[in-house]
Amino acid sequence: LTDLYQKSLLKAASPSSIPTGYLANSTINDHVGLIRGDITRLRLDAIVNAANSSLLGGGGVDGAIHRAAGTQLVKECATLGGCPTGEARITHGYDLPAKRVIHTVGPKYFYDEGPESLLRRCYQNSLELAVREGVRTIAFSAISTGVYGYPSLDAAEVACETVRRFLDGDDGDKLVRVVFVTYEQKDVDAYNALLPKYFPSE
Ligand code: AR6
Repeated sequence: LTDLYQKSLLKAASPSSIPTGYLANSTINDHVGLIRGDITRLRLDAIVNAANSSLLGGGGVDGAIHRAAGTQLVKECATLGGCPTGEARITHGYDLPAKRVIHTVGPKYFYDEGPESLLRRCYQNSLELAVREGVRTIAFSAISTGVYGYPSLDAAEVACETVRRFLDGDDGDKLVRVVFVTYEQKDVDAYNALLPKYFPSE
Protein backbone atom coordinates (compact mmCIF):
# COMPACT_ATOMS: atom_id res chain seq x y z
CA LEU A 1 0.00 0.00 0.00
CA THR A 2 2.91 2.35 0.57
CA ASP A 3 3.27 3.11 -3.14
CA LEU A 4 -0.38 4.01 -3.33
CA TYR A 5 0.01 6.53 -0.56
CA GLN A 6 3.03 8.09 -2.21
CA LYS A 7 1.14 8.46 -5.47
CA SER A 8 -1.82 9.88 -3.57
CA LEU A 9 0.38 12.38 -1.80
CA LEU A 10 1.93 13.60 -5.03
CA LYS A 11 -1.45 13.99 -6.68
CA ALA A 12 -2.95 15.62 -3.62
CA ALA A 13 -0.28 18.28 -3.82
CA SER A 14 -1.23 19.15 -7.40
CA PRO A 15 -3.52 22.15 -7.77
CA SER A 16 -5.72 20.71 -10.54
CA SER A 17 -8.86 18.79 -9.71
CA ILE A 18 -8.48 15.09 -9.18
CA PRO A 19 -9.34 13.15 -12.34
CA THR A 20 -11.02 9.77 -12.30
CA GLY A 21 -7.64 8.18 -12.95
CA TYR A 22 -6.57 9.30 -9.50
CA LEU A 23 -9.01 6.87 -8.01
CA ALA A 24 -7.63 4.03 -10.08
CA ASN A 25 -4.30 4.58 -8.35
CA SER A 26 -5.92 4.00 -5.02
CA THR A 27 -7.50 0.66 -5.79
CA ILE A 28 -7.48 -1.78 -2.92
CA ASN A 29 -9.81 -4.10 -4.75
CA ASP A 30 -12.52 -3.62 -7.40
CA HIS A 31 -14.87 -1.81 -5.07
CA VAL A 32 -12.83 -0.07 -2.42
CA GLY A 33 -10.17 2.62 -2.54
CA LEU A 34 -8.09 4.75 -0.24
CA ILE A 35 -6.67 8.17 -0.90
CA ARG A 36 -4.96 10.84 1.10
CA GLY A 37 -6.06 14.30 0.07
CA ASP A 38 -8.81 16.86 -0.10
CA ILE A 39 -12.24 15.25 -0.39
CA THR A 40 -13.65 18.39 -2.02
CA ARG A 41 -11.73 17.59 -5.19
CA LEU A 42 -13.27 14.20 -5.86
CA ARG A 43 -15.59 13.78 -8.83
CA LEU A 44 -17.97 11.11 -7.56
CA ASP A 45 -21.71 10.72 -7.13
CA ALA A 46 -21.41 11.68 -3.46
CA ILE A 47 -18.93 12.70 -0.78
CA VAL A 48 -19.71 12.24 2.90
CA ASN A 49 -19.27 15.26 5.15
CA ALA A 50 -18.44 15.09 8.88
CA ALA A 51 -21.00 17.71 9.87
CA ASN A 52 -22.44 18.92 13.16
CA SER A 53 -26.09 18.63 14.13
CA SER A 54 -26.94 22.14 12.92
CA LEU A 55 -25.80 21.24 9.37
CA LEU A 56 -24.88 24.89 9.00
CA GLY A 57 -21.14 24.40 8.49
CA GLY A 58 -18.11 24.55 10.76
CA GLY A 59 -14.38 23.86 10.62
CA GLY A 60 -12.40 20.85 9.38
CA VAL A 61 -13.74 18.94 6.41
CA ASP A 62 -17.16 20.54 6.89
CA GLY A 63 -15.67 24.00 6.41
CA ALA A 64 -13.72 22.84 3.37
CA ILE A 65 -16.84 21.33 1.77
CA HIS A 66 -18.92 24.45 2.36
CA ARG A 67 -16.19 26.71 0.99
CA ALA A 68 -15.80 24.62 -2.14
CA ALA A 69 -19.54 24.10 -2.70
CA GLY A 70 -20.44 27.79 -2.39
CA THR A 71 -23.17 29.49 -0.41
CA GLN A 72 -26.03 27.60 -2.05
CA LEU A 73 -25.05 24.60 0.06
CA VAL A 74 -25.69 26.28 3.41
CA LYS A 75 -28.99 27.59 2.05
CA GLU A 76 -30.17 24.07 1.23
CA CYS A 77 -28.82 22.76 4.56
CA ALA A 78 -30.80 25.43 6.40
CA THR A 79 -34.03 23.93 5.02
CA LEU A 80 -33.28 20.51 6.56
CA GLY A 81 -33.85 21.35 10.23
CA GLY A 82 -30.59 19.86 11.45
CA CYS A 83 -29.58 16.24 11.84
CA PRO A 84 -29.23 14.11 15.00
CA THR A 85 -25.95 12.34 15.76
CA GLY A 86 -25.71 9.06 13.85
CA GLU A 87 -28.13 10.09 11.10
CA ALA A 88 -27.50 11.35 7.57
CA ARG A 89 -29.00 13.88 5.15
CA ILE A 90 -28.34 14.50 1.46
CA THR A 91 -27.97 17.71 -0.55
CA HIS A 92 -26.76 18.78 -3.96
CA GLY A 93 -23.04 19.38 -4.44
CA TYR A 94 -23.36 22.80 -6.14
CA ASP A 95 -19.86 24.01 -7.10
CA LEU A 96 -18.20 20.78 -5.97
CA PRO A 97 -17.13 18.25 -8.58
CA ALA A 98 -19.17 15.70 -6.57
CA LYS A 99 -22.87 15.63 -7.51
CA ARG A 100 -24.21 15.24 -3.98
CA VAL A 101 -23.10 15.69 -0.38
CA ILE A 102 -24.21 13.30 2.32
CA HIS A 103 -23.97 15.03 5.68
CA THR A 104 -23.61 12.80 8.69
CA VAL A 105 -23.05 13.80 12.31
CA GLY A 106 -20.44 11.76 14.12
CA PRO A 107 -20.28 11.26 17.89
CA LYS A 108 -18.18 13.47 20.13
CA TYR A 109 -15.94 10.71 21.47
CA PHE A 110 -15.48 12.00 25.01
CA TYR A 111 -19.00 13.35 25.38
CA ASP A 112 -21.61 11.19 23.66
CA GLU A 113 -22.73 7.93 25.17
CA GLY A 114 -22.06 4.82 23.05
CA PRO A 115 -19.79 6.48 20.49
CA GLU A 116 -19.06 3.22 18.67
CA SER A 117 -22.67 2.41 17.83
CA LEU A 118 -23.28 6.05 16.88
CA LEU A 119 -20.30 6.02 14.51
CA ARG A 120 -21.49 2.73 13.02
CA ARG A 121 -24.89 4.30 12.42
CA CYS A 122 -23.23 7.22 10.61
CA TYR A 123 -21.66 4.86 8.10
CA GLN A 124 -24.69 2.58 7.82
CA ASN A 125 -27.19 5.43 7.41
CA SER A 126 -24.97 7.17 4.87
CA LEU A 127 -24.65 3.98 2.83
CA GLU A 128 -28.40 3.29 2.94
CA LEU A 129 -29.25 6.87 2.00
CA ALA A 130 -26.73 6.75 -0.84
CA VAL A 131 -28.27 3.64 -2.35
CA ARG A 132 -31.83 4.99 -1.94
CA GLU A 133 -30.76 8.09 -3.85
CA GLY A 134 -29.09 6.20 -6.67
CA VAL A 135 -25.53 7.04 -5.63
CA ARG A 136 -23.10 4.50 -7.08
CA THR A 137 -19.73 6.02 -6.22
CA ILE A 138 -19.07 7.50 -2.78
CA ALA A 139 -16.19 8.85 -0.70
CA PHE A 140 -16.17 8.99 3.09
CA SER A 141 -14.20 11.44 5.18
CA ALA A 142 -12.84 10.01 8.44
CA ILE A 143 -15.89 10.97 10.48
CA SER A 144 -15.31 12.12 14.11
CA THR A 145 -11.51 11.71 13.96
CA GLY A 146 -10.81 15.45 14.03
CA VAL A 147 -12.41 17.91 16.43
CA TYR A 148 -14.71 15.19 17.79
CA GLY A 149 -11.72 13.22 19.13
CA TYR A 150 -12.48 9.65 18.05
CA PRO A 151 -9.24 7.60 18.03
CA SER A 152 -8.24 7.00 14.42
CA LEU A 153 -7.66 3.25 14.57
CA ASP A 154 -10.94 2.57 16.36
CA ALA A 155 -12.81 4.83 13.94
CA ALA A 156 -11.22 3.18 10.90
CA GLU A 157 -12.21 -0.22 12.26
CA VAL A 158 -15.86 0.86 12.48
CA ALA A 159 -15.68 2.38 8.98
CA CYS A 160 -14.11 -0.69 7.37
CA GLU A 161 -16.35 -3.16 9.17
CA THR A 162 -19.57 -1.32 8.32
CA VAL A 163 -18.67 -0.79 4.67
CA ARG A 164 -17.52 -4.39 4.31
CA ARG A 165 -20.77 -5.71 5.77
CA PHE A 166 -22.82 -3.41 3.53
CA LEU A 167 -20.97 -4.46 0.37
CA ASP A 168 -21.53 -8.11 1.31
CA GLY A 169 -25.25 -7.51 1.86
CA ASP A 170 -28.29 -7.38 -0.44
CA ASP A 171 -27.69 -3.78 -1.59
CA GLY A 172 -23.93 -4.11 -1.84
CA ASP A 173 -23.92 -4.41 -5.63
CA LYS A 174 -25.67 -1.04 -5.94
CA LEU A 175 -22.42 0.67 -4.98
CA VAL A 176 -19.63 0.30 -7.49
CA ARG A 177 -17.00 2.28 -5.60
CA VAL A 178 -16.39 3.28 -1.99
CA VAL A 179 -13.38 5.49 -1.26
CA PHE A 180 -11.99 6.22 2.19
CA VAL A 181 -10.43 9.67 2.29
CA THR A 182 -7.69 10.38 4.79
CA TYR A 183 -6.02 13.69 5.46
CA GLU A 184 -3.70 13.40 8.44
CA GLN A 185 -0.95 10.82 8.91
CA LYS A 186 -2.65 9.16 11.90
CA ASP A 187 -5.64 8.25 9.73
CA VAL A 188 -3.43 7.13 6.86
CA ASP A 189 -1.70 4.79 9.32
CA ALA A 190 -5.01 3.50 10.67
CA TYR A 191 -6.42 2.58 7.24
CA ASN A 192 -3.08 1.23 6.14
CA ALA A 193 -3.22 -1.18 9.06
CA LEU A 194 -6.84 -2.25 8.60
CA LEU A 195 -7.73 -2.23 4.90
CA PRO A 196 -5.83 -5.40 3.98
CA LYS A 197 -7.75 -7.23 6.72
CA TYR A 198 -11.21 -6.04 5.64
CA PHE A 199 -10.65 -5.78 1.89
CA PRO A 200 -8.07 -8.26 0.72
CA SER A 201 -7.14 -7.74 -2.95
CA GLU A 202 -9.25 -9.93 -5.21
N1 AR6 B 1 -10.62 16.54 3.04
C1 AR6 B 1 -10.67 15.34 3.66
N2 AR6 B 1 -10.55 15.18 5.00
C2 AR6 B 1 -10.36 16.30 5.74
C3 AR6 B 1 -10.30 17.59 5.18
C4 AR6 B 1 -10.44 17.70 3.76
N3 AR6 B 1 -10.42 18.87 3.12
N4 AR6 B 1 -10.13 18.48 6.19
C5 AR6 B 1 -10.06 17.78 7.34
N5 AR6 B 1 -10.19 16.45 7.07
P1 AR6 B 1 -13.26 17.08 11.40
P2 AR6 B 1 -15.19 15.69 13.16
C6 AR6 B 1 -10.22 15.30 7.99
O1 AR6 B 1 -12.67 17.81 12.56
O2 AR6 B 1 -14.08 15.18 14.00
C7 AR6 B 1 -16.53 20.57 12.18
O3 AR6 B 1 -16.34 21.86 12.68
C8 AR6 B 1 -9.60 15.43 9.35
O4 AR6 B 1 -8.19 15.24 9.29
O5 AR6 B 1 -13.50 17.82 10.15
O6 AR6 B 1 -16.28 14.74 12.75
C9 AR6 B 1 -18.00 20.20 12.10
O7 AR6 B 1 -18.82 21.30 11.79
C10 AR6 B 1 -10.29 14.30 10.09
O8 AR6 B 1 -9.64 13.05 9.82
O9 AR6 B 1 -14.71 16.40 11.79
C11 AR6 B 1 -18.27 19.66 13.47
O10 AR6 B 1 -18.56 20.69 14.38
C12 AR6 B 1 -11.67 14.23 9.45
O11 AR6 B 1 -11.59 15.05 8.28
C13 AR6 B 1 -16.98 18.98 13.85
O12 AR6 B 1 -15.96 19.64 13.10
C14 AR6 B 1 -12.78 14.72 10.33
O13 AR6 B 1 -12.33 15.82 11.10
C15 AR6 B 1 -16.99 17.53 13.45
O14 AR6 B 1 -15.84 16.91 13.95
